[in-house]
Amino acid sequence: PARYNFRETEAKWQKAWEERQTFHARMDKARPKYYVLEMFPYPSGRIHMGHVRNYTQGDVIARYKRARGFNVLHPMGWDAFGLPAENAAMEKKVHPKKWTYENIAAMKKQLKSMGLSLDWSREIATCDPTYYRHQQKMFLDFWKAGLAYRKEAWVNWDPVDNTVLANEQVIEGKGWRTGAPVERRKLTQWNLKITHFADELLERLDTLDRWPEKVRLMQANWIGKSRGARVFWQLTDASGAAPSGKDWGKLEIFTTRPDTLYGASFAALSPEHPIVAELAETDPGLQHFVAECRKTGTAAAEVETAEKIGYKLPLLAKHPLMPGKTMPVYAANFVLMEYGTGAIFGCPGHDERDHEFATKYGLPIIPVVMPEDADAKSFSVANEPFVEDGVIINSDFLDGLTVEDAKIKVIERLEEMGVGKGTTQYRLRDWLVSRQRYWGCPIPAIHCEKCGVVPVPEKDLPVELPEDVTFDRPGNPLDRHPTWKHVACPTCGGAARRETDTFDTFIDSSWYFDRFTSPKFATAPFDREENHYWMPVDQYIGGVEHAILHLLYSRFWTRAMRDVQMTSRDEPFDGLFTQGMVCHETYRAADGSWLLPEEVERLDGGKVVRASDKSPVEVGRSEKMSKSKKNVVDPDQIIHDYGADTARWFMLSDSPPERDLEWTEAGVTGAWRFQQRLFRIASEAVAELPAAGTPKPASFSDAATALRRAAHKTIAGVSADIEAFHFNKAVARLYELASTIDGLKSKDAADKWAKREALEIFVRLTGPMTPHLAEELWQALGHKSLLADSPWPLAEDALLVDDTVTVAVQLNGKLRGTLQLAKDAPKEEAEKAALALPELARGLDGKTPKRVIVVPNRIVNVVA
Ligand code: ANZ
Ligand code: ZN
Repeated sequence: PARYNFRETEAKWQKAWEERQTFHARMDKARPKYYVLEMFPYPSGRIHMGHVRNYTQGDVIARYKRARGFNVLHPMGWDAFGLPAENAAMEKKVHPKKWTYENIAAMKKQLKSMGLSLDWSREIATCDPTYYRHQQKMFLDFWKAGLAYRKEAWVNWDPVDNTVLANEQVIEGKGWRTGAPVERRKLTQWNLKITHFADELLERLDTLDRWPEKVRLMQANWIGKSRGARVFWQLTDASGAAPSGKDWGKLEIFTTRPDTLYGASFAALSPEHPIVAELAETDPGLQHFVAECRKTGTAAAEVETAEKIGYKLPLLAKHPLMPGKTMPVYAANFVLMEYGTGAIFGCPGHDERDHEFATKYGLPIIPVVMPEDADAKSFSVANEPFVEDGVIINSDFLDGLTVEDAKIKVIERLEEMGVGKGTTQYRLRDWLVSRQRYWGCPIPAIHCEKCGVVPVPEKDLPVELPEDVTFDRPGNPLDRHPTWKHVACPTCGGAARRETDTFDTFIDSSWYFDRFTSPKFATAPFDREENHYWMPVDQYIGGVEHAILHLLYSRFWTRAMRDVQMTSRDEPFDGLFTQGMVCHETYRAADGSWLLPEEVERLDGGKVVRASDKSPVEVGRSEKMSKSKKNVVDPDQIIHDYGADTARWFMLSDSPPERDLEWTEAGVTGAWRFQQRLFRIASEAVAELPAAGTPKPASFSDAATALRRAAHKTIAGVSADIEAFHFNKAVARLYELASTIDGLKSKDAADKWAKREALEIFVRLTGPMTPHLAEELWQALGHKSLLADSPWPLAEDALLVDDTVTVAVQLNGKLRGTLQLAKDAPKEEAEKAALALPELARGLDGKTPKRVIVVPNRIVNVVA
């Protein structure tokens, strides 16, 4: 039999789709739209299996929706700014722009070989001035609206890359790229006011019912809304009773656990707190302590893990609810200036950090909450804090209350006494967007000695990156460019200086989905009408690693655009799906070095050896494919050896798409064999099947009916599976149908008709998954139009009835014929159907039946 030549066939259909512009999307208000988007890639140079999985899933949805009659938008572009391009410039001496565009070209070629139903006419790259010009304009609008501002703040500083890092880019106290310990620096930086929408971003999560629950939860935790209180503590000098000279006033602390106030045993200030700064002026020891604290970054996780250290200040704090009770005051490294009020009270009995601190400095540890069933006399928190819910003890008027009730009551009391106030607090911080980097979107601002910070006038946009920059030294090439930053002040005309920081690249990806709706529109970020038609994204697909930042920033940007009247929309993504990772087992040679999957060989007994010298190899568990462990498989190689359809089919078949997928050679060859088998089944069948469009026969054999039933049930099943992202289940159904089709071997004309029908259904259902082979078989079945332009098959309801039974029809105990009835059909229905049977009518020969006996699901006996 003919072998399926996937290489020729895949190229042929890719060309056909491209020439006919099959996947070009055009606004058509008469048709319902469907916008499918996969998170666009960073042009690192090559696509990896994670991309293949992501885009295959998106492509199944896009092609399926298209077949179902939707006007589908399925675009692709490049998240093209970012650090790796600058690193390449430093290491390989190639310009970031050149490096980026060469990578884009290479990856585009790879993506095209996958046969994705993409509208390439909408391709965008975020490093293109025609893209970032609009971003600069939006930023100016946000600035005007008060949503962008400059603020001096303590930030993470990478002393090697000479740049600010986001908290997320600091890993265990070190810069994520350089590994250098980060420092704290006070810098004036641009921020976007995401906190302005904190409540709305949180509330609306509830309505995103086509988002994974876990992503919504992660966002809610990130926003971190909590009820708390600000409490004022009178400060005195260390002598307490007789303050010497200076009135220190009241210390304002922030707490989310005012219910534990009676367990307080110290107060602590951030090293950056103004009171600490004042005391440090005359205390070299404190100065030294503050400098030490600056050596760790500002990320919460890092502060959490660092050793807790404190410096005792010459002050006392008076407890607001316990007259006469005072406590020591420390400067402590785990208190952040950027959170709450930069000051806390420590309750070692019920907080991990405070417990560690109190143990270290010998401070009292008093239990004020205990488990409901504990004994107050023996309950102790000396060895570890009790951080769970419980009942209040040792707390005067709060005793016996639950934590929740105690919070309400104590806040009431604090407010009555004028020593505190209930507050709502968010963990969410404003988005710091300045980066001291070259390969990013320039921030359109100008600094003038006389006029301050002035926006770049709109007519001067875009502020383009200069190309003649050097990467021979660390630091920001824009800042040391000889001429670029020197400009005239737009307001007074005097000598001024451009902002040399560029935007965080997360801004670039916060609105690209809007740009796709009208990617060439010159006068605004998008054409309102197009945008209104296509947005929101109906199905967004990507990695769960973007569950917080990218998705939250995009939700913010959409709201900021709404507030400057660019759109009326709140949310950008109606449906979200987060796919699992692609994993592979790892291989280690005897010398400890990692080996690529292609460098090892599996012997007949299952033993794994190094291919080159047959030395033993240690096989490790399956892990996310990564360059460092070399457990990667190159998509190019797979597509070359087996074809895109095989790669796609395997990706879809192996596991539920939200779960991790284990890439195996056996899985791929299995998928490949199935493609070959299908081709054989179809080619053999086509020769003997009735022509396309042959009228439906009046009746079918049992075997034909069974096949028809299987085919139509597969339509219903696969459709539901695709809608629910159960691609692996859909694939399993298709495997089964293929066997059923192959199993019907008959010369009967009606049987052949049923076989053609089933084969056509099969081919149409595989269209979204293995589009090249499906297109090829569609043509072989005699169709002139493209499968990609053909509608989804419709299931006949009658063939979907699941449980039917064969019922014997007897006349006076003698078999006359059989009936197909729905299982457990009512007796009257069985009787009626039996009497209508021609064979019975013939047997009755005009006589009227005396009695009809129905044995449900088995027999109808007519007595005459
Ligand atoms: C007293 C207390 C008792 C606290 C207790 C916790 C447990 P979340 O919930 O994460 O928002 N805190 C307040 N401001 C801080 C700052 N600037 N730097 C470091 N820690 C700070 O955390 C709020 C809690 O973290 C607050 O509640 C405060 O400690 C501490 F059993 O107050 B708590
Ligand atoms: Zn000026």
